[in-house]
Amino acid sequence: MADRYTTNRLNSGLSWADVTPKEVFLNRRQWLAGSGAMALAATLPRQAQARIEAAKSRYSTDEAPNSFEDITSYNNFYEFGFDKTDPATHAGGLTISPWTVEIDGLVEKPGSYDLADLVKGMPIEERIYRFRCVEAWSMVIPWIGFELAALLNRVGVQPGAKYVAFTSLARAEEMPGVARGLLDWPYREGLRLDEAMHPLTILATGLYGEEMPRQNGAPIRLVVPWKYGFKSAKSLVRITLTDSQPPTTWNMMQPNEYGFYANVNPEVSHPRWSQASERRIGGLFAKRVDTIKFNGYGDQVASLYAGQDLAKDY
Ligand SMILES: Nc1nc2c(c(=O)[nH]1)N[C@H]1C(S)=C(S)[C@@H](COP(=O)(O)O)O[C@H]1N2
Ligand SMILES: [Mo]
Repeated sequence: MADRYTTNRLNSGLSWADVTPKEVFLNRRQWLAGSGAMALAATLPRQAQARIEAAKSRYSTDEAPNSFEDITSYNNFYEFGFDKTDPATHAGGLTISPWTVEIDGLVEKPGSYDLADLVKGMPIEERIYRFRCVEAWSMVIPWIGFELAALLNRVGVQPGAKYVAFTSLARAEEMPGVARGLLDWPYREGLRLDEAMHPLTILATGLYGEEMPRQNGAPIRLVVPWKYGFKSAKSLVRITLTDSQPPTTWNMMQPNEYGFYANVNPEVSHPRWSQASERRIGGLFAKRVDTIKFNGYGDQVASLYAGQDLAKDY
């Protein structure tokens, strides 16, 4: 089954087989047929190669994923610059091994975890999610990862914890946007504990069955599919359980434009543009589509916000 396109190693020397039960593997062709993406594959040679994939998840959309090319060439990762092409151009030299993630705050087992130890035993699967940037463009991305809840349960959340704070790497020597001080680094994000524990919230370690490309937030990043893309912090180095709402990068910079919640919501316009529709990236499939509340994940997540006014808690 393996060929030269096959990724069989995780970032820290663990093979997929070490962390994923055999039965969750499927031949890529079966996966493509199953996800209705055969036609797309025929037009995109890179995706058509038989690579090993994790099984479909019931949380995945059956919408056709964007091409690997789209997903890895049109990025927001300001540590490497403001332009959409900056991350692909400048992230190639980022050192991602060794990599440690500090887990601290209100947890039972705080520590500095080597990535391999952190990922070991986590139930890795593929999650094909819609991804909606606050700038009103979107993609469909086949992530590989595991539920953040699995990790939080393993390290043990203390009773007083109410929020989870995420910190991205800020390494000036390898990140030109950090060196130039484009933002107040490090990039910080946060979730309420119930949002962090929701099964849709994942830590992604790859996409399209490959290790995470650097421009997409290697070696490990957050993905929260019902929120605007800026919540999904990349290249995480620290996860902190707190009892109060943590400061977050975009909210600190422009609080009237970017809220802490940042749930995708077509009814609440950004002060400078409408959020009613979005541009679905993709040469062959470029189109304008209506934005759906909670990015289409309302059935699963709307109950988290019962009693909250989402126009106020934007
Ligand atoms: N550390 C860090 N994380 C980040 C960003 C960033 O600039 N730095 N940009 C965010 C924004 S605005 C978006 S839309 C997504 C883009 O993810 P992608 O490039 O993998 O599509 O990453 C988010 N995570
Ligand atoms: Mo974004």
